[in-house]
Amino acid sequence: MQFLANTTSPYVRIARISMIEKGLDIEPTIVDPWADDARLRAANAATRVPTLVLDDGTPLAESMMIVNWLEATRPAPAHESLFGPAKDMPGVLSRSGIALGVIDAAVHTIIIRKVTAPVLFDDTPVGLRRRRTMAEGMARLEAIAAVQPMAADGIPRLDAICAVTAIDYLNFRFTDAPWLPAMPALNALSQRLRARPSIGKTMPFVAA
Ligand SMILES: N[C@@H](CCC(=O)N[C@@H](CS)C(=O)NCC(=O)O)C(=O)O
Repeated sequence: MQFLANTTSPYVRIARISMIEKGLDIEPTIVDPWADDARLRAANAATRVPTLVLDDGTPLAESMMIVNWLEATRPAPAHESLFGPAKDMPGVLSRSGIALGVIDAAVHTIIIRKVTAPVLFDDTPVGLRRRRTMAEGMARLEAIAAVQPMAADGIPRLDAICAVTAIDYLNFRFTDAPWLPAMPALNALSQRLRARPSIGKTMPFVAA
């Protein structure tokens, strides 16, 4: 298998954490999606990371497709479910959806900045809408996390994976942004889960 990835993408991180949690810890093949890497272009019509090329050559694009493939091919009880027990699944998916909305807004802001510079996209009506999504999404997740800790048993399901990926990405790309809410419960969740290899070794960084 080949996991086409970069070191900053939150979508890559969600897929990679999920893979490691399912016992599939393959070394990522680092590519630059913006440089139209030929391997990525061949495997993914959208030329985006993450893309997982299976042993039989089938390419899987989209982080959530990879999550679904993992869940189907490495099911519980042999492997912990990324969705948790069926009774917990609606809540897990609901929280995951909030975090993914934040991640989409954050990535969109970072990408559109490249296009509009030197005019800052962030202050445009659409930019402010994306900022509101980030602030509102994290406020809602924080309110939930404060009363109902995610991964209370130490095992990250998709909601904790997405929430930790979101807060770590915001801390990485929007460091100390004054418009973000206080997020003590989510920061504590990120710190607590960092001892887990899937979370600890996938922190975002800018490659040299
Ligand atoms: N919905 C996709 C989003 C993937 C995505 O947007 N990846 C970015 C990196 S954060 C990328 O490769 N962008 C290159 C491009 O948009 O051309 C997923 O969940 O995997």
